[in-house]
Amino acid sequence: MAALDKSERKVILLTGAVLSIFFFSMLYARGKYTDVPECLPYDKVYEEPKVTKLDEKTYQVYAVAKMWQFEPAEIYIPTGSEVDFFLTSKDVVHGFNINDKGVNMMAVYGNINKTTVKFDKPGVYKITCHEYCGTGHQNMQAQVIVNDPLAKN
Ligand SMILES: [Cu+2]
Repeated sequence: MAALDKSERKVILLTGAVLSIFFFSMLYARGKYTDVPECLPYDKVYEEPKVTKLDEKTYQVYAVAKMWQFEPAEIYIPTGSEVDFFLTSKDVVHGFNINDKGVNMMAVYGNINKTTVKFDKPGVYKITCHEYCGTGHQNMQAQVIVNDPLAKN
């Protein structure tokens, strides 16, 4: 086998360098953005909207999207709570976006998507549908109210 040409060697080294940059950036992103939504096996129980308190700082929300609203429309939790959202749709595909929390999920009929969000700061976090779903789309909103003095829980 003939020896490598100088330019060939350069190209091979450059390719290796680019590949390792790619590889390490994947590792970095994996450590930094681990909260990727999961897909769960479908079960009818998730079609019943509810908020369940597991303990003082842990909640489960079964969120149901349908034309054109989210249920539950208001979720009251104390500051510092960790909330598991289980999301499904009763009809078409809807979006589920929580402002300031980087949550971006799809509500799909026959599917359950799950993500976990921690609410460290008090405030009102709007949930909006960001997937066009029909004439009432712009009205599809809900909110997470963190540490409201009138909280009922
Ligand atoms: Cu919509």
